[in-house]
Amino acid sequence: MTEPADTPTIDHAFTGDRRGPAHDPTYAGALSFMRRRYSKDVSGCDLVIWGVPFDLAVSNRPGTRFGPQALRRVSAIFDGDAQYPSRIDPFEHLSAVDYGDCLLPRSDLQGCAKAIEHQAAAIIATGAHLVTLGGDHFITLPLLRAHVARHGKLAVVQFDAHQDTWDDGVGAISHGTFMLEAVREDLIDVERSIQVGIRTVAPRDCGIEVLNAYEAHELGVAGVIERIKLRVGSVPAYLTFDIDALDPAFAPGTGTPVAGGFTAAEALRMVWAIRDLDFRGMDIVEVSPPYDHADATAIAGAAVAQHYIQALALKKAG
Ligand SMILES: [Mn+2]
Repeated sequence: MTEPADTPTIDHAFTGDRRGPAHDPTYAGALSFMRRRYSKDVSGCDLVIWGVPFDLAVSNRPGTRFGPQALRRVSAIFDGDAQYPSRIDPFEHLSAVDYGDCLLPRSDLQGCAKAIEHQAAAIIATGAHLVTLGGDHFITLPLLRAHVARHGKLAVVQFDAHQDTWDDGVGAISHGTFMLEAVREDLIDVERSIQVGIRTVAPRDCGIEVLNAYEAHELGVAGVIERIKLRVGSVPAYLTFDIDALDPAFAPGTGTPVAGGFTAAEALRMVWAIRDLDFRGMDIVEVSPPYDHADATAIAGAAVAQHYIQALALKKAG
């Protein structure tokens, strides 16, 4: 049976359009990221959101394979009406779908990397902007490979407690080495890249600017924003947001928490303030729901993506 034509429809994830608001009650209806319609057909899309439920590269606590599910669930409250802080419905301007999740050959780690890269490449080959819900931070390496193949070398803005430039040997599948691997593969414009919120010590910086957490707290949000903009300038860039950039008080649900990080408010203000940089893609990684409390971590992570999506909509709107 079908609903009568004048019955308001919920379950936007499979009934809705690629544009416009959804009207599902926050607590009900089929879940997708911000209630976008699921589709494997991305032709004509401005924005594709997908999940990479991968956590086989962690050095400590696993669980980020459940990240995409949690991020989708808590994003139900961002259902396509006017959003804060842009005050616009991003989906009035962006044709968007939720592509579902990346199919991963779990028993083959190198195969997982290839699957992420190839599926990402296929999506962005259509001209769509890709927002990825992780997954541990290793996934950024194959994501960068796909984005750089299309856009050329990219500046990276990385919010993180960790530099992820440890060395486990060339080709390592690790969430703590992916930035070193990306530098080795010449994917990154290191002179224009910056890591923000760092509060661990890695043996090398690879020429990337490091804005550690204590410096960042001294500078304040406005000072951090200025440093990021100054470093990146107008070159094409990629945003990778490790939720452990936040203090464990605001993001307990993560695999490698470190005390002394940003509040959710500080981080969101930073992401919002750098919205005019020339970002070509982004990911939100390391949300690990088994360690979360009251969805705090997932809510912060979903808000980071929601802010980024609003920025894309403002650019599209002109
Ligand atoms: Mn990290």
